[in-house]
Amino acid sequence: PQIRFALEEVEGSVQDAYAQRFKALIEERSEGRIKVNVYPYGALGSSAQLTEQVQNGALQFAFASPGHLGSVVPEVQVFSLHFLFSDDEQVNQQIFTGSGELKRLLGEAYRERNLELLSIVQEGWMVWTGDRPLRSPSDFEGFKIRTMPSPLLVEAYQAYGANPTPMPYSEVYGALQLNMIDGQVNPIFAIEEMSFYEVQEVLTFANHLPFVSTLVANPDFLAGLSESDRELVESVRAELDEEIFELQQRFNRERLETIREESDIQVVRLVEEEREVFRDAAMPVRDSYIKSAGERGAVILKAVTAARNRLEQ
Ligand code: 6CS
Repeated sequence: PQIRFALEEVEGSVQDAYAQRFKALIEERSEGRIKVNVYPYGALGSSAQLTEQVQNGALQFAFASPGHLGSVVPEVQVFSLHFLFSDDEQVNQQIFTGSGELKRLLGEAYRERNLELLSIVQEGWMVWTGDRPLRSPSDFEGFKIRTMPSPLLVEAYQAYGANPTPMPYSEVYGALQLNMIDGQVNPIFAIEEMSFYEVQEVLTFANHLPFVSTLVANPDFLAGLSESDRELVESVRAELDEEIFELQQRFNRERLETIREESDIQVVRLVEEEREVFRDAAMPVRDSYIKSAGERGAVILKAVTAARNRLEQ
C-alpha cells in the first residue's frame, strides 16, 4: 500500500515533523510494505483542495485544520470558539486525545462527509500579530485581521470590532507587506517560519484559542488495508499524540527566541482582566455554533465544558 500524505504547512513545521515521524515509523515497522510520500504545503493545493482530495481518494492522508473546514463540517467549529478550552495545554491535550466524547462525536460528523478523523493535533496557542498591541476590543476597531475562513472565526473578530479578512495561508506574508491587512493570527512556530514577524510590530498573547489541526484519512483506503496494517496505523497514530505535543511546545518556545533575536518585535501578554473583556465579547459566538452545528453541536459543546471542568479540578 501507498500513502500520499499532504500538509497544510511548509517543511520544518509541526505538521511536517508529524508526517516525517509517521513515515519513518510506518515504513520501518511495516518493513517497507507500506510506503509514505509526504507533500508539504504548496505541492498539491490549498487546505480546502487537500480535503477534497482525501474525500475523493486522490490522497490517503492529510491535515485538515478546523479553521478551513468549518463550512464542510460545521461541528468542527468548536475549535473556533475563543476561551472555550482550558488555559492549560495539558488539560486540552487530554480533551483532544483521550477516549473522550469529543473525538467520537466529531468522528461521526467527519464520517458523514467521507472523512475518517484519526487525530486531533494541538500545535500551540494562537497569537495575534499586528502593527499595534491588541489589549482590548477598542484596539481592534478598524483592524484588518487575516483569519482562516471558518465562519465562526470571522464572527469572533467581528464581535471584537475588527474587519476579518479570510485569505489562503500562502498569501498572508504579501498582504501584510503591502499593508492590505494590519495583522493575522497563528501559533509562534508558524509566525517564525512564514516570516510574518518581519512585517509586524507586536505579538499579543491572549491565549484565547489553541491552534488545532486534524489528521484525516480516506475511509475506503483504511477499510481496504489488512487488519494488521490498520492496527499498525492506529498504533503509530496513538504514539505520535504525545510525541508531537511535546515537540510543538519545544518548537513554539525555541522559535519565540529566534523571533526575538532576529527582530525588535514587542511582546504583549494580556492579563486576566484584559482577557475577561474578550471572553465576554466572544460568548455570543457559542450560540451561533449551536445554530450551525445543530443538536450534535450542542452535545459537543457540553462534552467539552464537562471535560474541562472535570480535568481542571
Ligand atoms: O493560517 C493558516 O491557514 C494555517 N496555519 C497553520 C499554523 N497551519 C495550517 C493552516 O492552514
